[in-house]
Amino acid sequence: MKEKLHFNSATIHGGQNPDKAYGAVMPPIYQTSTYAQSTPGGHKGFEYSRTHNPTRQALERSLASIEEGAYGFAFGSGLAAMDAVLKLLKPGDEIISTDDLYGGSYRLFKKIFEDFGLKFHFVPMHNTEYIGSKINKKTKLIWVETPTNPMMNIIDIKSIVNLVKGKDILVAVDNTFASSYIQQPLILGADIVMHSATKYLAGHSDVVLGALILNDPSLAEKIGFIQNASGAICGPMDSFLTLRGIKTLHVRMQRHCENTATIAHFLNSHPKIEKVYWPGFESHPNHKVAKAQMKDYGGMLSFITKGANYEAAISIVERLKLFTLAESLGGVESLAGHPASMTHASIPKKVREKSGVVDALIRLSVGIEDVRDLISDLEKAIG
Ligand code: P1T
Repeated sequence: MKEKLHFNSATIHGGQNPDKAYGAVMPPIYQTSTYAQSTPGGHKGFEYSRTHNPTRQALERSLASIEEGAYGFAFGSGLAAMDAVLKLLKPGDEIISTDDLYGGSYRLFKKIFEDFGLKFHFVPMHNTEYIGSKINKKTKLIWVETPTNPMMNIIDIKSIVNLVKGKDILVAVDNTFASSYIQQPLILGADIVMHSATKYLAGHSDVVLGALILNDPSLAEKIGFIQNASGAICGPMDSFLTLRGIKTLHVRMQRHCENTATIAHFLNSHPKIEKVYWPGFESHPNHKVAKAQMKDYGGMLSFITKGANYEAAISIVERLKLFTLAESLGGVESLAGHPASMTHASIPKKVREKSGVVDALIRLSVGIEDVRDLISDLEKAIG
């Protein structure tokens, strides 16, 4: 048996072996749809690339390794990975999720799966007591996103796992904002970890890809079946890029966290700032949970300037030069977003405002540039 690797080695070596054909250290990009057979069924473990592809398999093994799970599955996007989890369910089943989550996840729940007979409850999940009141015999899945996008609420994974212990309810955690470097939900008892690997795992804003990691063999069989039967897989090139990104995850995340902490404190002491949402502050309502379940506080924060409205927020994001105004997050370069009109526009205004996603809110994905340049950019834009 291979020795268990520490995280900073698992990112580079986890599940990886030199390629069998020529010893290539990086897995080749097996850009093929199919594989030669000597006789029907006489193949070398690969038949058709929707089912298996060596480059995707190398990535899936790496994903499993960095989350300390037994099985990894890679998909064409984060939402495709979520879609596969929801296909485990049947009409009439109920799902509890947080009232503050990525707009596209909310849209997938409400606009696609509600029409197939699934029922969703959205509660402020950082307060575990709200979850208990929604659990009944039909509850089959608790969908956690922590930290939440974009309000940076922290949800207590362990306490949710304890809440459903002994019940036939899966706990799935969207680990996109934290990344596996900061938080490993399977170790905390979750059943499924999901990533938009588009973000920190790939890390260079050049790929759209999703991932699921889990431990239970019968659940793995079902997800593997859905992955092949529905076919929302990622291609070999994107698998390669994500695998390459994962190799530097731990180094990038350290700088993301350092820069974000510096910027959070800078904004918090700026006279024109009303509020900064960042779980590293002791005053953050879920700081204790964050400290317990996360290794660091991540590369994301949101803020509001004093007296700001829609126009004021837009004019700040337009004035930023080094922070690029764009959707997405988790790349080496800093990005700024206006959730109300961008990432969370698919959530009705009333619903999003209830969870704090107001027109004045600005979200930052802090990159790994020199933090002095990032602060200078923010100083000029805020004025
Ligand atoms: O974009 P895709 O790879 O399909 O992942 C969707 C997704 C799922 N979960 C979370 C927490 C996410 O943040 C996302 C994608 N989010 C953005 C594009 C964004 O800018 O917030």
